[in-house]
Amino acid sequence: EANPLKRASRKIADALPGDAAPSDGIPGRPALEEPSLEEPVAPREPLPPKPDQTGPATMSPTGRATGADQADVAQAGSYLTTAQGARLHDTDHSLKAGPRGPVLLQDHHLREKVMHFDHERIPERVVHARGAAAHGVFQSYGTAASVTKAAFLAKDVETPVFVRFSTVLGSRGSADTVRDTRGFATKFYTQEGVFDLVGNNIPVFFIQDAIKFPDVIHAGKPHPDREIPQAQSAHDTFWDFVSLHTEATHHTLWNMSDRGIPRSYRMMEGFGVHTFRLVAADGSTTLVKFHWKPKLGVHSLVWEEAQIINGVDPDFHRRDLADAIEAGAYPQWELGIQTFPDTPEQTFEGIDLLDPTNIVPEELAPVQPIGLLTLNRNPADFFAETEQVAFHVGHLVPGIDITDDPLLAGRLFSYLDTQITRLGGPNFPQLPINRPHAPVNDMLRDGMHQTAVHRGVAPYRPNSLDGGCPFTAGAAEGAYVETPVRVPEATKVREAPESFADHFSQPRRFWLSMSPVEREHIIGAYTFELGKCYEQAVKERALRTLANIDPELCEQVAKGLGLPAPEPTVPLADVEPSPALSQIGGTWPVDGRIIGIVAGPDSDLEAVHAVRDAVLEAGMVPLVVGPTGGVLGSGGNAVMTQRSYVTARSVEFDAVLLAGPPAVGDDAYGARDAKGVPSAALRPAADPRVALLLSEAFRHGKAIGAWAGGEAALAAAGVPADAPGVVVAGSGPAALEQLRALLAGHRVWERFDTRN
Ligand code: HDE
Repeated sequence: EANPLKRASRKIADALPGDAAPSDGIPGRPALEEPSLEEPVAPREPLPPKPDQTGPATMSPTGRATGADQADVAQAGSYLTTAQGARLHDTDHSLKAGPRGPVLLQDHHLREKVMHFDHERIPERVVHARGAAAHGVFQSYGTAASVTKAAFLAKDVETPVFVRFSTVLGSRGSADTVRDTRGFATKFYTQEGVFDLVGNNIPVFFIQDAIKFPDVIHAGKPHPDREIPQAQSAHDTFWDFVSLHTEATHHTLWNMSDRGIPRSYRMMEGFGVHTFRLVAADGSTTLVKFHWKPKLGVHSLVWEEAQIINGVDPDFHRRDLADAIEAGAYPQWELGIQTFPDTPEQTFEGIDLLDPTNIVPEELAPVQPIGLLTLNRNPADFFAETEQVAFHVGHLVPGIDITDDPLLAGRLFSYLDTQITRLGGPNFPQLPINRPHAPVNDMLRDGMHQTAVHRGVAPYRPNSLDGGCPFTAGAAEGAYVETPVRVPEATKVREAPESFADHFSQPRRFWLSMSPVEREHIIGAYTFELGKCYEQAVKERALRTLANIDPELCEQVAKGLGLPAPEPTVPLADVEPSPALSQIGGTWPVDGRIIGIVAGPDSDLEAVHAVRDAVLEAGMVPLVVGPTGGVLGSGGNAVMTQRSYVTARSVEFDAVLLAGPPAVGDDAYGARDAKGVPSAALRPAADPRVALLLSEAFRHGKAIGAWAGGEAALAAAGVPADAPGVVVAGSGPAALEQLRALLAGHRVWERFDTRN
């Protein structure tokens, strides 16, 4: 097919259980033969090495490649060996003195296998433990070339990247759709060395100084006694901390908004949070904030949906990312910058640029696009890549420098330090996923897990024995030279600047920028989270911070908690809303959105086929839900079901379409009742699982469609056929067309109960 998106959505649909086509999305790997029911008995051709494990080798000071041939690193051969390369003839039985006798200590294979297994786990990240990642490419537009000399931002440069998305609080095995901040970390393998942009999907942070990081994380992580709850902030210690430490108010408000529960990693913004300093070729400097803008728009789940997904499919976000990439529906983001003059005050329109609890509204400083990120390849080995990747805000390239944001300063220490525990020593840059694509000529030697075989005898400078190599370079040869920024004469203090003391005007701006339905969601989120706290004092104190954001917010949450609403303790800030902060009101591409087509035993299967094709044609993904797995119907019109009433839940679909029965006069599929109404019209309705699916989809503001005869199921589920976003049309394709228009707005917002 010519249109890659159509091909993509077809591939997603084809790769789903129930369909015959095998999936072989890993580039460089031949398609596997279809698995047979019998265990294979003969070795097959070896798999070629996984592309990710053939990164550029570490170079020695004298410039020669070192270490084993990278092509041999991946385990791809036909015959099982020990770690020493000896072929094995049995891996299922320990070596014993007779079949019923004692196991012998001399069984090296047993000891090696179990020893290695014992050490398979490494410490998970202390924060951002649960993540999913993908490879891709960054294509620069050249629009930043006037403000930075970074070579990868010059016009039309393509740079390989690896991006890892994550939640912050949960453990590696926790669920994806918890209410939390999301990490958005990008490794650019540039020709001038690695640049890491280690950002989040929320543009502000809980704290203004890195020294508070252990405090906020200890408060957010599970309670130390029982280690509950996992992966969420709905508990006393979190609210105790953020209500006392009011600089956390802005970030907490973003978490309580729809931003805390993204629909997909592909539909989140990313932010560098801190202000960075760009350096141009002529030495001039500009302060900037980095933004990632998703091509699919910024969309969220609703809270009940997120909670159900946590049980039904805890891997919802990582599955969504991998499926989309495997199908060729490559997610894309534009990188943009807001630019500010590099003045000694480092403020813009009165906003302190060194305070990471501040944003600068896009209306005051527009985001200027500077390049396009496309994620186009899934990792071949989760552990080797997603788990072992090590990001660091200090991995910078010439043309990108830091500011004196005190939060950033602490991060510059932390990201190196943490890898020593997590990756077991100082040689983590040699792991394939971390290897720079620029030649490495360092003088770092030895240490745990050293895999380079360095040549040369003089890892020191100055030397004559290695011909003086490696030499240092000047800016003209591409060296990283720190910007000679003037440091103001000062006295050493443990203090924050006065401007850091305003904790409420920016949260108020965020609140005022929300649409009524987004405000309703925020009220619901605070009411849920504080309602989970046990300590009365914590709830009351949290309400006090809300009073300083907005009295209506405070009153509504107080009402939900059954508590009185306190008065504000500071004057309410007089701020202008920033419309760019609201997620509602635009229309967005519907590419890759999932349409559940619910069919009964007597549905019009010809029409189901037609709708399925139309969904694919529109670049979306059809999932047919039938009473059982396997095939629905028989003969030429038989339809494969991808989900059954048992495995389907509404949360998987962006919109639901009910398949009606064949038109009157067509007796091909089933009986009619006494009045001549085809029984299929009633069949799905009678099934409580279908009724649940429909009522949930309705409650979550999803578009619902039915074609002739499907109304009965709607009625049984209590879904009014004339409600906003409910479409009943004469034919499947006609209903689909209307669903598509509704989906462009993401949800049927009118359906949510708003008081305003
Ligand atoms: Fe991190 N953070 N962080 N952080 N952070 C880590 O580094 C830290 C902060 C962010 O997918 C750790 O390798 C301190 C802000 C992401 O591998 C650790 C402070 C922002 C990731 C660490 C911050 C982030 C991390 C844990 C306060 C948004 C995951 C494992 C000064 C701009 C990267 C690791 C990945 C990971 C420390 C604050 C984003 C412990 C001390 C602000 C996306 O080093």
